[in-house]
Amino acid sequence: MSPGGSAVGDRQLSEQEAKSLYETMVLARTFDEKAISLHRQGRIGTYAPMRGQEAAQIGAAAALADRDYLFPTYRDHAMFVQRGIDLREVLLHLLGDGQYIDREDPAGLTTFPITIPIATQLPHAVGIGMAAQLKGDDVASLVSFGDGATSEGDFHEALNFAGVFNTPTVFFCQNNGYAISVPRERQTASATIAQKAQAYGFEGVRVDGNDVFAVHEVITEALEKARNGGGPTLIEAVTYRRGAHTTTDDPSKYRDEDDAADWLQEDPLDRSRTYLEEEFDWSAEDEEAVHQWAKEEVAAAVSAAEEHTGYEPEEMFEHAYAEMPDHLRRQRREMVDEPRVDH
Ligand SMILES: Cc1ncc(C[n+]2csc(CCOP(=O)(O)OP(=O)(O)O)c2C)c(N)n1
Ligand SMILES: [Mg+2]
Repeated sequence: MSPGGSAVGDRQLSEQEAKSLYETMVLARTFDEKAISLHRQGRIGTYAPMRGQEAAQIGAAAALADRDYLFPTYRDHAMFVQRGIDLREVLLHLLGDGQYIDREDPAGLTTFPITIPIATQLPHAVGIGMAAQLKGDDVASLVSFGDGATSEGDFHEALNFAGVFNTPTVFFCQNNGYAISVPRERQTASATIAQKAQAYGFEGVRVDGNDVFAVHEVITEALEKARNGGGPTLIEAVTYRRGAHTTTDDPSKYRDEDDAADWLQEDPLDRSRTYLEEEFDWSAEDEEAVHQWAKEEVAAAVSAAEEHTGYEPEEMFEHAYAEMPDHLRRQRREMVDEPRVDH
């Protein structure tokens, strides 16, 4: 360890970097809590909480270069935050605003919108990596997904392709213990998810997903390897979904919270804060200040997002295709011209 830096493997994270990761984790959790409350008040639609996964998401996103591609899931709000996307925009998306994809010109798009259909983003990440490779771009592509996604055909097809074509892809699996109500043990008979990489001919790495510094380190190494022609890596970040699957789910119906007791002691924010206290004299005042800052940031984002009103239901048709296919054109017409219910 060097003065002012923390040794994480062979890498040094400066005091500023370590604090910045923690501050973003607090911001993400504050946002998460607010989003759940907004849903309860009917102010946003269904929301997938990320409590417990802040270290995995932020450690991974912080390792990306701006030019790298990110393919997130519906639970990866903290990745957007770390990636520098305005909280207001994250909220606008949750409010049903379809503008996100138009925000950047397609050529400059590096952070892709979330995908709801499980694992469909994996082949996209492989494909874009292959394209970058052919063009000679010095970029990697990181795709995030859950333990449940590893049972999808898209997962296997993507990893197979990536192995054969040595694509610059980092497969980032957040193993949070559940796919809605299906526990990890019922998802796969493999001892680990990381070991699945072996079947496709590349490296799999298992990392403590509640340790933001560890995640940051393994993802940094995998991205560098990918950019240097070393091919893909599968990373399994072992973590825990502390909350419900979504705001419309009740986990007490299928999981025994006593079994979760060990996990609940592994809170990623507590761990990072303890580290900062021990290494960098992080104080109660520092802690209070970061929470105050996070509350203000989130409150400002909510006000700004809620200024946008007047969404029209037919907007849902606008962003799926460059040219609307006939069947959607018909549906849109029915909705606008022949509504069956009064609005
Ligand atoms: C192709 C497809 N099948 C089923 C679903 C319904 N579904 C939504 S979330 C989910 C579980 C996914 O679990 P996991 O991959 O572990 O991600 P997590 O929700 O835990 O982050 C399922 C089956 C879906 N969205 N897409
Ligand atoms: Mg899961």
